[in-house]
Amino acid sequence: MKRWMILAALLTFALLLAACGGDAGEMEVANVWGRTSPMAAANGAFYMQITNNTADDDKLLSASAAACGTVELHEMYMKEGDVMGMRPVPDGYIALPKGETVELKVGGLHVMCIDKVQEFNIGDQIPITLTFENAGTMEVTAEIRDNAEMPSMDTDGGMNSGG
Ligand SMILES: [Cu+2]
Repeated sequence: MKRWMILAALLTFALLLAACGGDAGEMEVANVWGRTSPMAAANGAFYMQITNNTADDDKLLSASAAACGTVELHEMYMKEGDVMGMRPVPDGYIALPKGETVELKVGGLHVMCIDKVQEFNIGDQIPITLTFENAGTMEVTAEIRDNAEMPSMDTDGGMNSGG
C-alpha cells in the first residue's frame, strides 16, 4: 500500500536531481559573426558555434534579428550539376545533441538574414535572438567581418569593370 509513497519519493528525488543539474552546464554560443554585405544585397548570413553543455539534447528552433526582415535556419546542399544551393533546414530546426558542438559555417548550416534593413559593415555588432526548444531564448551578437575570411572559392573575376 506504500508503493505510491516510494514512487513519490523517487519522483521527488529525480526532480531535485534535474533541478540541480548535476555537473551539466549551459548552452554556449561562440564566435558569432556575419559577412559584410552592401545594402544592395538583400540577404546576409550569420555563422556561429553552438555547444550544448546541458544534460539534454536540444534544438535550435528559430532566430530573429531587428536587422533582418525575416530570419531562417538554412543549410547548403548540392543541387544538380555540382551547383551549391541553400534551403531552410528540412526538419525546421537544427539538432543540438548534448555534449556536442554544432558549427554553423560558410558552406554549411547558417542563420539566413532575409530582407536586410541595414548595411553590414566591418565591425558592426548585430544582435540576434536564438530560440532553443529546452534552453529558451538567448541573445547573442554577431560581429561583421571581412569577406576575406571566406574560404577560397573559384572565381572568374566576374566583377570586371571593363577598361
Ligand atoms: Cu541561406
